[in-house]
Amino acid sequence: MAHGIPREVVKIGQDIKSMKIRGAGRIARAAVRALLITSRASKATTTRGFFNELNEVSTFLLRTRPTAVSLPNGLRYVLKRVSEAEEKGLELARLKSITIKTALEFIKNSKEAIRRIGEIGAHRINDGDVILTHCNSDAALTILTTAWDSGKKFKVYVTETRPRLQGLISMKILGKKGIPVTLIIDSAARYFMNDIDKVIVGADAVAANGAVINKIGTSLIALAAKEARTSFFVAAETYKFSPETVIGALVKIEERDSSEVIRPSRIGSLKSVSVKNPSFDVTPAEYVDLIITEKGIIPPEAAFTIIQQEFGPITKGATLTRLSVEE
Ligand code: RUB
Repeated sequence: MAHGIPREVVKIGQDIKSMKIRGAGRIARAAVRALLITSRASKATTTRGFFNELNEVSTFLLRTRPTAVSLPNGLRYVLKRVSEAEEKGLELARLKSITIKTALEFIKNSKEAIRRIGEIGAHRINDGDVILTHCNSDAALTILTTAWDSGKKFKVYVTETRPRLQGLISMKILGKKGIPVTLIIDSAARYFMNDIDKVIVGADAVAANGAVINKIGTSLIALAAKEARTSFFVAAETYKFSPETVIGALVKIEERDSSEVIRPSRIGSLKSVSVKNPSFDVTPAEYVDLIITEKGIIPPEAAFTIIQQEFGPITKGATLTRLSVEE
């Protein structure tokens, strides 16, 4: 283990940071897999040593990308259960196997959640619909592919999603299924909004007040949708809901390197020019018609209830058990 962190885990962290692994659900599953790998590779001979390893890996992963709440929630899912097992006095070997078992359980549940969201969301799609999606969300696209597989016929507008062009991934996934897709530039969203029946996007985080944090540009699309009376749906697994927002914490918006927006050579020596590259934005609850979760469809106002159901009563110390890093 380099610096106590297995090489495979270092690679996962690097891949999340560089966006080779991207999208909130995939990020969460990769982070949880990192805990599984850590447990399998563990050389710890004491419980304390084992928790130190898990904490070191968690701290490392929490520093990769700050916005996807699914990442800390995924880690928390595993660490909470291992901590509870330790409190019951279970021996080290059992703690290691519980880490592996709960990590596999999270990964399986997460994939099943996306499948369920696909099923539930597909019922909201009607024959002849024109749908717009932004960026690339597994949860949102699964709704579309499930509806298509069930025989519904509709068209999809996909925004290219500057600067990283994740819209092209969505275009390919839908195009390969034979779904009619029209690719548009992000700033054309309002131009086409009157033709669109439904917007469906994913989420990196859902706050207790129902605000949705998703790829930059989502809130502008929501604004245009509201103006045109177009429905705005969000597809989000319950592990994307942020317990910390209940106690007033804000979801951190990742600011990425300016070179994603423009090559520095194009700015050259112009000293008064700067570039900003926020990766996500916040869509207030009043712009969201409904959130499609694996537990069912909720209005955004019910986000707090989901958080209470999934994470229990929130007190600052309790939610961050064994997750000591605060960004
Ligand atoms: C991806 C993005 C996606 C959400 C949900 O941003 O904003 O809409 O993460 O995706 P990035 P999923 O490309 O910067 O990671 O439904 O796949 O979890």
